[in-house]
Amino acid sequence: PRHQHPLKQEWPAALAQRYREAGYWRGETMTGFLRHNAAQFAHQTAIAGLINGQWTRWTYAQFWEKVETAAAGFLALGLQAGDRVVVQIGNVPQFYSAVFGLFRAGLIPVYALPAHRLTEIQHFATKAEASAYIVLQHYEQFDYRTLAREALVHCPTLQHAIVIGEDCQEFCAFNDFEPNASLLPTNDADPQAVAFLQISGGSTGLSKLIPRTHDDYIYSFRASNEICNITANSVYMVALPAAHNFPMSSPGAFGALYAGATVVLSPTPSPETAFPLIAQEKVTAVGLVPPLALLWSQAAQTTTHDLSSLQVVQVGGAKLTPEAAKRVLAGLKCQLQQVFGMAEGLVNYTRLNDSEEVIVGTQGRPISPADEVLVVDDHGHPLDSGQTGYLLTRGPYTLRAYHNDDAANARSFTEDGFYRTGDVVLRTPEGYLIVQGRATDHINRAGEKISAEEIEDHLLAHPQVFDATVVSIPDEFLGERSCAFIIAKPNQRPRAIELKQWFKTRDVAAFKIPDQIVFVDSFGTTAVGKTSRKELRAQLRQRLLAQE
Ligand code: J2J
Repeated sequence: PRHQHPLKQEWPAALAQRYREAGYWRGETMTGFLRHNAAQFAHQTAIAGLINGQWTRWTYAQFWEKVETAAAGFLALGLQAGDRVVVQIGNVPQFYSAVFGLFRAGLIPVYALPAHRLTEIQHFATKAEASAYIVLQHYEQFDYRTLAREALVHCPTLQHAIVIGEDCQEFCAFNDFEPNASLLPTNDADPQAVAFLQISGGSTGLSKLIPRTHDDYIYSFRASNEICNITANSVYMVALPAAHNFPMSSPGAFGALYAGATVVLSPTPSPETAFPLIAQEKVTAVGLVPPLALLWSQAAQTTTHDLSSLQVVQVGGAKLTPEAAKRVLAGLKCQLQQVFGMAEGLVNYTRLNDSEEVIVGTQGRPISPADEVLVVDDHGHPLDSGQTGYLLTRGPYTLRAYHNDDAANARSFTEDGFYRTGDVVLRTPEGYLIVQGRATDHINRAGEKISAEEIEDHLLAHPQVFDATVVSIPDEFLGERSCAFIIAKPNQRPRAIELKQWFKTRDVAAFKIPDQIVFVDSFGTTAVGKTSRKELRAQLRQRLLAQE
């Protein structure tokens, strides 16, 4: 076999039948709906964004043509149906022609973020047994050809690196792909099959891979369209990284493409970039993380750009406090919608017609009547509404297993197939969730999830570090920042800046570099070994906060 670990995402037969009978799973596919829209909305704008510094618009018909060309190009390289392809493309239209091109060819995208570097790419490629890697030549001043070169050396399964750009050097040139209908499969994928691998926030150790099926993912964004009022007249802006689950599917660009709406790509999420585009393209909806939402609402006070087309600003990825929510509401003068979602599945929304109290004070309720939500105590016993506990969930678009990761699967699911989200929530009697905290030790840095353990491992690899503990610290701007407590080896005094620079040599995403480094002689009075890492992290966090 080409792959040791087959792609799988299966629900028990009785549940699957129920989801089909209820009309959640309709047997649609990613290519099926786009082909349909290419005919129905042929001359409407599907995607607008920057290509080589030029503002570019693709109609649905043009977009579909590019998808077919991309698909033929991938297959002409010798890639075969079911092969996995790591995709690392920033917010440009080709993100979607590449990804839908892969769908059309029967290939499986694995979504990396532009911030990822060799360490992460190698991990994704290895776990997924990827055959190819596709990058944008340059994005945010970084040359991805360098990364492609290293990846080909370090990832044994990779056979091809494909570059989108003008100067592809020794790599395959995406722009030279040629249409060839005879190479394309005649049938669409099995709707129950895995369409792609999304990446997890990585709460323990490295990111895990999440297999999402056509049926389950399409249901999540089709239903989201309804909740968020996305129609063919909508203009949805992708301001966060296009590969992230939120701007992809809640309802995101995929929801917008499903509805026949227009997707507008903002190259960066800053108000300076996004506001003129909102005015120019008459953007109606956008998804932001809390720190950005606050920045936007502030910038909106003095902007000369016309933001009046904006109907809904969605905020999610990290907790939006009621105070912050009120500021966003007052500053942006449009609807606010809280979104509490996860790449693993479950997505909650405040509804557009909810009272201000609910919109400001909760993180919404699940998309689907079939989303089963349990709030449990330390022993796994279900709690009544109004009590705070761990959130477990299963449903028609929540994963049942990670890809190729037995250890993670053993700890992430209950016997009944409920996914342990790691979030600590309170459920109101009306079924709305209020996020109170979390059980897992990660840092939610402005929506970017960073595993404390992963960062500790990088620090421990430093020759002068004896021990390291990484914790999250509340931060006014980021929501949370990362702080590394370091015990140096005897007679060693690494400087903070050296430890930060150390991460460059580790080839990891820059957002994982600790924001703060504190040198300590010991981790406290409680002997390490008797204390769990979790308690230790809590103690160190308290120590720092008490000093401030
Ligand atoms: C508090 N914590 C939140 C919120 C996510 C839509 C929106 C977000 C994501 C996402 C997503 C939160 N308040 N409003 O995939 O489709 C934290 C929780 C959650 C984790 C998931 C989507 N919204 N979170 O953020 O996979 O801890 O997905 O379990 O990146 O983010 O992170 P991620």
